[in-house]
Amino acid sequence: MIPRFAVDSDPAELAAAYGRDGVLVVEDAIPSADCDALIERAHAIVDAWDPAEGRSVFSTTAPRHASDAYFRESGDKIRVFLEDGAVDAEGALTVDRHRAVNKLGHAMHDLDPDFDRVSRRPVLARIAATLGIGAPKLVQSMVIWKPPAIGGAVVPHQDAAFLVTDPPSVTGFWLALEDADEGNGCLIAQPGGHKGPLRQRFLDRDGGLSLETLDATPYPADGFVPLPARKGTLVVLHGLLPHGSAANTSPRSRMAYTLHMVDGAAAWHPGNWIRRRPDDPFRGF
Ligand SMILES: O=C(O)CCC(=O)C(=O)O
Repeated sequence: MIPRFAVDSDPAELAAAYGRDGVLVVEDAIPSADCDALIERAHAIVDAWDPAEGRSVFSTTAPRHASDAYFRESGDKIRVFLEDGAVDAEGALTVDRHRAVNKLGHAMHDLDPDFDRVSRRPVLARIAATLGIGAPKLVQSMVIWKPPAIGGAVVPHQDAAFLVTDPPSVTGFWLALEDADEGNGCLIAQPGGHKGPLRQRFLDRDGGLSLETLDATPYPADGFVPLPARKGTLVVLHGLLPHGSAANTSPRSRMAYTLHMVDGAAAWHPGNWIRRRPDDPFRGF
């Protein structure tokens, strides 16, 4: 059972649990009003989205996005990615757009004032410092939509495979914008799994993004536990921690906001898929 903490829990206990499990659950980390504000902004972004400007399906079970410019050029933008089950063979939406979204990404924290404000809440900076994340740079943010009935599964993965630094240093701050449980596809993770090897790296090689296998050690099939989280809960995920989520087959949505940071002292791999212009560098909290 993964323990649950509060923002005012003893910092030494937070750090010890995170070091042991590679995951930390902090309840009521952000106010409910923040969750509501981000959900409202996310819907407004989807309302304003013009599918003619670009569209892309994002799926971790049938990945095609790596070869798609709309995805590859989204590291410093806010773009809309669709669920596999929400488009027909021609790419047209088969359901209402608000039920078709897989995620928004990937620079919400820098480009949208509401996401910027919540991402840079002092409580999040304080927890990062407690966990020993040195000079954090916020490099990626996403709204994971998980719409009712068609929200796809996220296959088990390590975030350090997708945001590559030397040494590996990425940490994920995942915030429940709505209640998440086993019925609507909450996170699953392998406690202690961050002590295992980095399995893969997703990098630009010869002009194309691809996943390279570094270590073929499989994830233990029975090693994953569900991480239900009430609205406002923060789940901190170590970059080497295997985690994912099941599909949402319920009639309830399960929106989450996830923010990834790297340690400013670690070297950012030039082949990372996320690119920033020199006049738009990564910033901290
Ligand atoms: O929200 C989810 O279902 C998965 C999120 C995730 O894998 C991440 O934030 O790294």
